[in-house]
Amino acid sequence: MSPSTGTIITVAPTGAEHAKADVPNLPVTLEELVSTAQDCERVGAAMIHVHIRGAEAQPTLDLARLKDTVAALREQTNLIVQLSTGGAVTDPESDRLRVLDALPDSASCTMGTVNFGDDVFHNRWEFIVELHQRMRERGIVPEYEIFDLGQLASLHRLLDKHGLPAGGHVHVDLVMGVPGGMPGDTETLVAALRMIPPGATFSATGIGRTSLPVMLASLSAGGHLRVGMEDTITYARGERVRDNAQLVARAAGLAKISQRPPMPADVVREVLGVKGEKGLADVAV
Ligand code: KMH
Ligand code: ZN
Repeated sequence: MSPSTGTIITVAPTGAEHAKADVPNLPVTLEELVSTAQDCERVGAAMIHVHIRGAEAQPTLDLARLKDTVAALREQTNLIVQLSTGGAVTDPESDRLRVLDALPDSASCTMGTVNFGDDVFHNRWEFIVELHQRMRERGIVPEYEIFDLGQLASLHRLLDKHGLPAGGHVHVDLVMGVPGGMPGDTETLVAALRMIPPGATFSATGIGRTSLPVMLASLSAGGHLRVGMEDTITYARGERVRDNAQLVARAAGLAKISQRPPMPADVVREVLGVKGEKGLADVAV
């Protein structure tokens, strides 16, 4: 199954923005995260994009917790484990860089600063380069997160100046519909495609009510999908999401209808150049 005949489905189950008090079904403990991951894997997810929570369900980048999370997800699922280096908008760069010491299979790498609702999500050029280089050293496969079109120009600049990432393959995730970033609509997705590096794969996710239009646009353009409660907590107008597996199941159904069924995790590992745990065992941090 090649990327053109199958769909990579990534689930982003938690994020750093929703409060557990407002969204009681948000997975925040390790047990909840693993159970969500297993449910999502069963219905078609191949990769999980992970933000963890700590005391009182607040976002944290605590290294020991991150290592435990990677170990538990590897032990209890076959999903590709991607840690967020984006964290929360308040997280310092040093903590975000330290995430890589948990040696996940993959990690996110946002390609520029963007207004993020009422906040600012800071991603300086030197910080991006540092993330890219440390991931190369550790054999961690990046997913380049794109919140606005200019960030694709920055991705070209990064690859031109600093070379291909670990695994040798470029995978991009278009995060659309963030207030302050690019809109979540078909026209913008098509505009982004012109700037995706040759040979790269891309997925897309639409925040909030842009979830469905972005999903359909991405499938029709040969792209892959990210879904999950990090990005939307509304399933349909006036209807809250039941759980992450509900979102993955809908994505998997649409992928099947599109004749590009969900790709199993081991196939996705090959596509993205993820070596897995054994490939990382010798890497000293
Ligand atoms: N939580 C956002 C500030 C990522 O995970 O890399 C950043 C984010 C992107 O979610
Ligand atoms: Zn994230």
